[in-house]
Amino acid sequence: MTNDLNAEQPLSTEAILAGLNTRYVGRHVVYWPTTDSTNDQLKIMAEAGAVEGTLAIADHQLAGRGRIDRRWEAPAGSSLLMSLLFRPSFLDPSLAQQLTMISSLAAADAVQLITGLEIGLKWPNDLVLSGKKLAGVLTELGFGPTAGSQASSSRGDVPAGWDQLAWSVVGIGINVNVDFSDQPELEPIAISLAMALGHPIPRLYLLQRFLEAVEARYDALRGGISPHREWAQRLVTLGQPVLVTAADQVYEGVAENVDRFGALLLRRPDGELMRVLAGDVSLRRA
Ligand code: BT5
Repeated sequence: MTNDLNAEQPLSTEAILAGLNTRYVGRHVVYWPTTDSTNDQLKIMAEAGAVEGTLAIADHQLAGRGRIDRRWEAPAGSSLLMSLLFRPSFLDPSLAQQLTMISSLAAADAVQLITGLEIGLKWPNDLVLSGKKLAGVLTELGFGPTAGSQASSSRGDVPAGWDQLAWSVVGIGINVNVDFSDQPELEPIAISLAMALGHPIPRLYLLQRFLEAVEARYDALRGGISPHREWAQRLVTLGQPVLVTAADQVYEGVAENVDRFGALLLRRPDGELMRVLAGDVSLRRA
């Protein structure tokens, strides 16, 4: 596969809006040919009052981020690199992982619709295809005062009384037309749609169907429907023996379920059910 795949037409605001069937998700678009990180840019815009549903999208990121300061790598023009702004004041912050869930389910819906490929999910934030990572989600939160409470500017990152979600920026990177064969570090663990199918996929259509699916799922979330059961059902590790790395410890067990907070429920060898809120999971080899 050659890097001609990466030579797709750049995206544009006009092209994204033409044929987009949403009410508010992606109706306000900020597009850059190159930026540092769409999450970083959209967080600044969120603090400055950007509207819910704002889409920040780039053809190239110079400082694309994963969790815990890991990097997200994508050649220019090869991928979908974007962030969406939500203002989920209806959602308790402890349930914020549900925003990651609806976004990854929406991405899986859109990929399946456009390509017919069966997409799996991996706790806590990956889309997987043929055992490799197809996409990753990075959800970041901003807090504001609870209605009626006295805003205070006291200690720490979150002032006392600021316990309501003011915004959430959900970043997602989808490997659409990336060729990983010349990237030795990622080649063993990463896959793109073009690599799986043997031909490039138009990013624009995939993006529009993704935005439509996100809106439907966010509306349902606002209506009180938790996505966690559907999300858990699609986990490739469900019912499998796994190793979970959390806070520099490795835990062994069977990935039994996910609760509505997004915690992985791990059945330990001693029979105890352990809740893991953050970490990484891998299949345990026999
Ligand atoms: C994630 O982190 O998977 C979240 C990735 C979110 C990226 C989007 S792009 C738009 C928005 N703006 C940003 O700055 N970020 C978001 P994590 O689970 O920590 O996985 C990161 C790890 O995935 C890295 O340490 C690499 O091992 C691997 N990786 C890096 N680039 C990859 C790629 N293109 N495909 C698959 N794996 C990759």
